[in-house]
Amino acid sequence: MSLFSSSLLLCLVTASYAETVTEASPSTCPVIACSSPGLNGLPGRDGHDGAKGEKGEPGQGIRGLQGPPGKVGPAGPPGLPGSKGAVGQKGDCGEKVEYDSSQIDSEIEALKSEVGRLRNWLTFALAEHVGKKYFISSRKKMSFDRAKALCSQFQGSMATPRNEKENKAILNVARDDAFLGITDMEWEDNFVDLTGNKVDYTNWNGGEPNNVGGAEDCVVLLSSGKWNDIPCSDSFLVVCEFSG
Ligand code: FUC
Ligand code: CA
Repeated sequence: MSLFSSSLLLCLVTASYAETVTEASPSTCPVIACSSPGLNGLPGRDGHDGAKGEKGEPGQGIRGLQGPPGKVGPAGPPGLPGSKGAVGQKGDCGEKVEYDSSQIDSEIEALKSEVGRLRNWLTFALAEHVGKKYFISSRKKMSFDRAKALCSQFQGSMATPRNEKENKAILNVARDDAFLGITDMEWEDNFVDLTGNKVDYTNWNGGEPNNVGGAEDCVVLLSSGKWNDIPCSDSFLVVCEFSG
């Protein structure tokens, strides 16, 4: 191959390479005089970072010191009951107590008589009784609910006359308007005692019960001995009854 034809071949190769690399820049090779190949260009810019590699093996350096203990955690649930302990030793013999039944009987009699005398004093000073039913007043005025609670507190109940004699006994104790243990809270005009039983004996004042304002569900014994229905929230004397 002659020098001309080898230069032409180099020129053609260079031109086709230039067209492949940079399509925008036209090949100039055919026009420019072909000469010896140019110097290598500068290295291209760094490419993008590659994909993240796999985690490496643990290092071989010396392990750090152990840290201080952490905070105490919350208390756990209670454990199961422990097993039953061994049976204890037999205790010492107790002291023998001699019961003299006749002595106990006489002590009981003495106590009964003492209780009887106290009841008489109490009745003489404060109470009235009809048969085995005793009526006594705290001399305080309060609402029906509080009066009921007060009588219960002393194992009694609110005074509830079953006849004229009992009505008079309550009047003698009260000497002023006093609540009776009778209401028509459940059904209007159906007056019952505190156990819910309809009362047979009544002693209403003329024109009573009249349920003034639609709010009179409790009953007071007036100083005349007659009855009037009144609001349970009003305050009147408390009279309790006790069975002797
Ligand atoms: C009568 C009674 C009422 C109330 C009023 C002042 O009307 O029936 O309950 O006591 O008097
Ligand atoms: Ca009334």
